[in-house]
Formats: sequence, C-alpha cells, structure tokens
Amino acid sequence: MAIDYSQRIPNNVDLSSDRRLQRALENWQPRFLEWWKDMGPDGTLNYDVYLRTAISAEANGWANFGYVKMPDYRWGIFLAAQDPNRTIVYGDNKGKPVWQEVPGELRSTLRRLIVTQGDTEPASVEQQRLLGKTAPSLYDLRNVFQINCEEGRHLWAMVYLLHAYFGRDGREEAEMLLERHSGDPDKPRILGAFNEKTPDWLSFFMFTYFTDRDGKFQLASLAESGFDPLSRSCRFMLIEEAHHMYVGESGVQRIVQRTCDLMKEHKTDDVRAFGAIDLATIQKYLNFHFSVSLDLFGQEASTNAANYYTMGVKGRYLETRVDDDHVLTDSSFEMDTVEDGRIVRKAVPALSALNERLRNDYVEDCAKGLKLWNKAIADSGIAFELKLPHRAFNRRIGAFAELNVSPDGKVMSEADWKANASKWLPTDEDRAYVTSLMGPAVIEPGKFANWIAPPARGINNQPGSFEYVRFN
Ligand code: BYC
Repeated sequence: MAIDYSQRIPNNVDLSSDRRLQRALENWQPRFLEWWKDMGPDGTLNYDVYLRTAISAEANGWANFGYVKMPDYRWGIFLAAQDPNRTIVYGDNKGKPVWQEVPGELRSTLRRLIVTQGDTEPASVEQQRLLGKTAPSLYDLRNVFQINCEEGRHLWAMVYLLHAYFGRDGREEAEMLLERHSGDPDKPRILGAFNEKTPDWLSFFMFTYFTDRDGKFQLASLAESGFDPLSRSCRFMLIEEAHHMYVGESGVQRIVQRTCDLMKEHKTDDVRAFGAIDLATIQKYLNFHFSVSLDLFGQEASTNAANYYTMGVKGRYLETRVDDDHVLTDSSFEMDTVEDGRIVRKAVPALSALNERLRNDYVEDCAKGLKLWNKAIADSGIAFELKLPHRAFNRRIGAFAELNVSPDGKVMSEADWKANASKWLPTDEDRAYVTSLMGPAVIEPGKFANWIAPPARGINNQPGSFEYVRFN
C-alpha cells in the first residue's frame, strides 16, 4: 500500500479507517514533538536539512531527498508489505498462519519486547543531542540529523503497535517511552548501552557501528515474529538501519585514514601532537563500544529467549536460511561459559543458547568493518591492527560479568584488571583529549575538522562543497 502523505500522520496502514486509533495517535503526536524540542538535536528547530524521506515502503521508496526543517519531518507509520500466505517457521507453532492480532497468552511478552525495542530509539536521539555543536563538517551534521529523524520514526513504529494492539496498557507504555530518559538517575532507559553518554564524534561513529548493529540483529530476529504487524514494522526499519551502520563504518574509517596520513607525513605514532586521534585511543573506544553492545544480547543462557522462540515470538537471524528442524528441542549448541572462575567451552541446549547464537552472528558481522579499517592502516604501510576484544572482556550482563578478562581473553584478578584497565578502555584523560578536538561545528561547505578525512562520496552523489545544512 502507498504511503498516504495527505494525513496528519503519514501512514500505509489505512489509519483513517480507525478513528479511535487515529485520534489516540494524534494525541500522542504533539507530545512526541514536545519531546523532540526538549530532548532532540539542540538548537536546530530552524535549520533546513537535506534529508531523505520515505515515500513508499518498497525498496525504491527511498531516493527522495530535499530540505526539511526537522520538526516538519513526516514521521509516520510504515509497514513492509503483507504476505497473505506467511506462516510461522519455527517453534511450537511452526506451520501455523502468522497472527494479525496479539494472542492473549503472549500479550505481556510481546508488549515487553516492543517496549524494550521502542525504548532504545528515543534514547539514542537523547544521547546524540549535543553532537551538532561539534560536527566535523556539514556532511556529518546532516548524517547525525538523518539518523535522529529515523530513530524518531522507529519510535513511531513501536508506538503504533502499542496503540493499535495493546489497548490502554499500550497507550500508557507509549507515554512512558517519552518519560524515561537516557542517563536519568530516576527514570533511566531500559538497556545499559542507552544510558551511556555519546559526548564526541568518535563515540558517535563507534555507537552507530556497534550499537546500531545490535539493532540490525534484534530487528532481524523480531522480523521473524509470528506477530505479523511487528514483523512488517521491523522489516521496514531494517532498511533505515543500514545507513546508520554505514555512517559508523565510514566515520571510523575516515578517522583512521586521517590518523594514518598524519603518521606517515610526520613519521610518528604520536599524532596527538598534530591534533588527530592515535590508533591506540581508537582501539580503546572500539573495546568499550563493542563490549557494551555485546551486553545488549542478554544472558548467554536465557529461558526468556527459549520461550520467545518456542512461542514463535522472536526467531533467529535469517531463520529460514538456517538448515535444521527449527524446533531445536533436541539440539545442542557449543558456547563459552563460566565454571569455577574459568572460561570453558560447553555444549548446552540450543533453545537456551539463542541469545548467544545471535551474539555470534553479530560478532561475525562486526569483524567486517575492522577488515576495512585495517586495510586502510596496512595500505598506509603502518604495522598496527585493530582487533575486536574477547567477548568476555568488560561485560556487565551474562556469565562473564563476574570475571575480569583481558581483551585477549585471559582471566585475571581484580587487582590485575585495575592495574591494566587504563590500557584497554578510554581513560578520563583519553576522553578529555578526544573532547578537546571537538571544536565548534565546521560549517563551511566542503571543509572538515583536522582529525577526520573527507568522505569518499557525498550523500545522493552531491559534490564535496554541497550545503547539506542551511542555518537560518
Ligand atoms: N541491560 O534472559 P535475559 C536498537 C535483562 S538496539 C539491562 O538475557 P532476554 C538501536 C533482561 O531484560 C536493539 N538489562 O533477557 C540501536 C531481563 O530482565 P528481567 C534493541 C538487561 O529477554 C541504536 C534479564 O536481564 N532491541 O534497536 O533474553 C540506536 C534477564 O536477561 C540487558 C532489543 O533489544 C541489558 N543490556 O534478552 C537505536 C530487542 N540484557 O526479565 C536503536 C528486544 C538483559 O529479569 N529485546 N537484561 O526483568 C529483547 O529481545 C530482549 O529483551 C534482550 C534481553 C535481548 C534485550
């Protein structure tokens, strides 16, 4: 179905045919806009930003670019097309038609998953609120705004599901999504990584590379849901997510490139003297963001995850491409776990290991960007390799949280950890240095801050000097 832009809330769900739902969402809309003004990108309400807006939910519905003031962005409700023959492909309900309404016994489980997903979206906008002040170029400024607008739309996607399918409870949850705030001591966001700060652009690029990638894998698993409206919402969100990860991957790449260029030019590792970010510091930020994002996959052994799967609520990554019985009651899965303070490899029931399995898929995907970054380093003739730390490193959630583990996987005493942590994770001094590079936003078209290389190509093939943001 085409997206109807004539409505106050653009949508492809025939919203005007359900007056009650339409009114409820139209009541939520001004609250969302208030939240955007208070918690969204600071001081930007009048900017004209060169944004893409979805005009249809088809694959080619994306190439629609134009200047938009962000409060006028057409946030709306877009679901991927419905497949009338879709069936549940795993768990106890395998082979049955997908649900168009929420089965009573799954109501609280589904609501909880939708709320957890929804909570991350506005959280990330809050985390990125101040980045515009220090943008390294107009190109980057436009990208953070694009991401913020799309995360706002992802919030709309989950709020629609809550309003349309969960009655009063759902409406209350939708209110709460605007009341919890990232880092708020009294009403924090639900998941750990979304209460961390994103104070500088190296953190932003690492976040969009590693944490948005958790989004990719969680959304892909929820796209397998037997609750069809959730599946269709997530399938559409995944299209938007891809650009966010590209911003992260290319952003880190450009920082690495600039660092390598300066190392070669000045024949030194100490690029701090030349106002860039040394590779050792980049590695520490990578360690931090990777480990915090690993926590987002939950416990290694999880009965929650087993139940989601058995009930048909949340599947595996690309479920239909996995070659097994899709029931898993007789299958086992090998994974690292903790016994007597040591990391040991064990076969465990596959159903309880689904979070870990998804984490494996994620880790494999994370490694791809490192290859690109390391190629840039190697092409510069520099002997240094960025590495993903061991998955037990710096964990707060799951079995490894009780251990102290080095990036190369050695279990150590607390005293040894304390003595070494400053080599592995950004110190206050590292953070202060990176923050010190974040000068006033670079707003001259085609110019870039000293610590980052220009991108290989512009958005929508625009030239390097393109005016991506107009300040009014
Ligand atoms: N922090 O059995 P477990 C994105 C809790 S990112 C705090 O393992 P489960 C985006 C857990 O809630 C994708 N608490 O749980 C990216 C549970 O609590 P209860 C977001 C945590 O359910 C960038 C308890 O520990 N989407 O889209 O198997 C920008 C037991 O754990 C954490 C989703 O996450 C944590 N890290 O797994 C913008 C999808 N981890 O029951 C957006 C929806 C676990 O004891 N969520 N806990 O009170 C889920 O699928 C699951 O809730 C989780 C947890 C995978 C998160």
